[in-house]
Amino acid sequence: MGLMTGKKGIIFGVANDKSIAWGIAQQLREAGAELAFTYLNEALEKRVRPLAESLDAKIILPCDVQNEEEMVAVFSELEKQWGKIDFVVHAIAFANREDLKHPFSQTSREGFRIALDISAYSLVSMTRCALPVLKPGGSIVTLTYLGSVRAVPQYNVMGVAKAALESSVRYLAAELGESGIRVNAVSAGPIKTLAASGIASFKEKLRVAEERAPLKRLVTQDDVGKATLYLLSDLATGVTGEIHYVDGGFNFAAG
Ligand code: 0WD
Repeated sequence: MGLMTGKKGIIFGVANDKSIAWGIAQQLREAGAELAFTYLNEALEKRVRPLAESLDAKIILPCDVQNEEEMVAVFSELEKQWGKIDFVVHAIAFANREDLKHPFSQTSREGFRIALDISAYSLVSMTRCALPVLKPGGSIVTLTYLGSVRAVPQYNVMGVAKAALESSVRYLAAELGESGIRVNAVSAGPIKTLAASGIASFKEKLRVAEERAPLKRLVTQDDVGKATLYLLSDLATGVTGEIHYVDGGFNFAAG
């Protein structure tokens, strides 16, 4: 019996086999969970579908989180095929590349709106759509980064979006505690993924993290996957509203 045997849930945010969501999916499947996946668009479907099928997923659906109808359709399909579900993984973020290249004060109004909408509001709307199908004891996990609480060079509008995301985690956790639903975030150290390639000087972030983190190495998709597995499992039944750092200790180390 695995830690997640008998549990079913959905993962938003696999773009390819480098995605953090993919590391999470592998850990969950290994622990016995039954998984459903979404993909952003047709181009990504070609990558996501074979990955999802390799973990025996039968439910693989389109979902752009900016499109409320698609999100509603995802959860009604889950209910139709599965009844109730146990967990949701939100591993989605987006900001326009130009807004990440310019100084923060030059962020456009539209760029600010898009970053906050896709990277933070989507957790709120996803939770709202998931609620009717989430079992009591259900668990939601999102992914965040240290740029929410520190002015990390070049992270700019994404840092503001992550601050809104982390605050949303606390408000959702406070609201849903009585229903027995837990909401947490994993704050991951830098990992080379498609989304990370949009951050200027990302290589420098990797170098600094490796040098200064107490563990003296970069974290991997597997490290993040294991921490997410814990938060989604019954090992974490007393944990909610938490920002759980998986960054080798970088967040507290001086230097
Ligand atoms: O260093 C890193 N890579 C870190 C990432 C450190 C700490 C946190 N994170 C976070 C990210 O901010 C994000 O919230 O982890 C989460 C997953 O990001 P990732 O694994 O680094 O990146 P990636 O593999 O690109 O997955 C993010 C995906 C998108 O990828 P692309 O590259 O196509 O933008 O989010 C999805 C998409 O698949 N996505 C959307 N999904 C639905 N609707 C949307 C959207 N509108 N926009 C992006």
